[in-house]
Amino acid sequence: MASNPTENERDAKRGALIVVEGLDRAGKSTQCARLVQTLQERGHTAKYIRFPDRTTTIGKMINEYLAGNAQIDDHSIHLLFSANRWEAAAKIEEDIANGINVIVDRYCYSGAVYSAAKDNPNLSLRWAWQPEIGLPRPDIWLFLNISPEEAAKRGGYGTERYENDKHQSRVRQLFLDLIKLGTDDDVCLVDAGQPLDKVSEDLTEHVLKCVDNIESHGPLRKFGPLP
Ligand code: Z5A
Ligand code: MG
Repeated sequence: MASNPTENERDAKRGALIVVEGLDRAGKSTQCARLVQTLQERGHTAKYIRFPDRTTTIGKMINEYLAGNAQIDDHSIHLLFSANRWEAAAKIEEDIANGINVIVDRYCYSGAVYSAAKDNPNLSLRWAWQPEIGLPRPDIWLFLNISPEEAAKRGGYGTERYENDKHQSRVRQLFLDLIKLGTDDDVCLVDAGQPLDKVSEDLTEHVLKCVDNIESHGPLRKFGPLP
């Protein structure tokens, strides 16, 4: 007779790798914090990480670049963003193996599209994807879909690089291109223009389904080339 899993059986499950993506001010950080809290309230272990991680040596270089204090070649900064993920990869894998659900605020998808959106004909989406190959692949990625106009209503642009209408519109198109290319079949588009609580409700539904069925995903996968 089937029975509910015991506490130990539940703990033996691996964690899920959950990525939240979207344009600036789509609400990623707000929703990631809510997701961690919701998972914890339901008895799951959950941890929040974000990219860029500005605390590492590489992250500090990225921060200087984003703040406009350092000029770095487009390809070089792209590789630094990717290196910033690679330096976290082993820890992500360890946490997932230990049953921790890892919620990631921006990941490889931002990495590829923000670079490919630049006015640089030598930096295509395909080129930009290459250094991401081999990184842990999420079990689910949630794209907070919002128009740049709607996002702009949430406050003016800051002073960091990429915070302008032209770049944001290209970024959105490239996100949608990436989704269409089918990097994986675990993407969920969520309407991020809805009220905060409704966005949380939609995200929670997708995430709980993933976490509760994580055994059916098999071992944590790695990114391959773009199809
Ligand atoms: N970048 C890159 O180039 N390459 C890479 O590999 C990576 C990143 C990883 C910094 O990112 C830059 O790095 C970014 C991409 C590039 N460049 N740009 N532009 P970041 O993640 O550090 O950026 P951030 O400072 O965290 O901001 P954000 O991501 O743009 O915002 P958000 O996290 O999506 O939004 P939020 O902080 O949760 O919410 C923003 C405001 O909207 C806040 O007042 C909320 O209360 C409000 N909000 C949120 N949701 C709603 C709803 N539903 N209704 C109304 N108001 C809302
Ligand atoms: Mg944020």
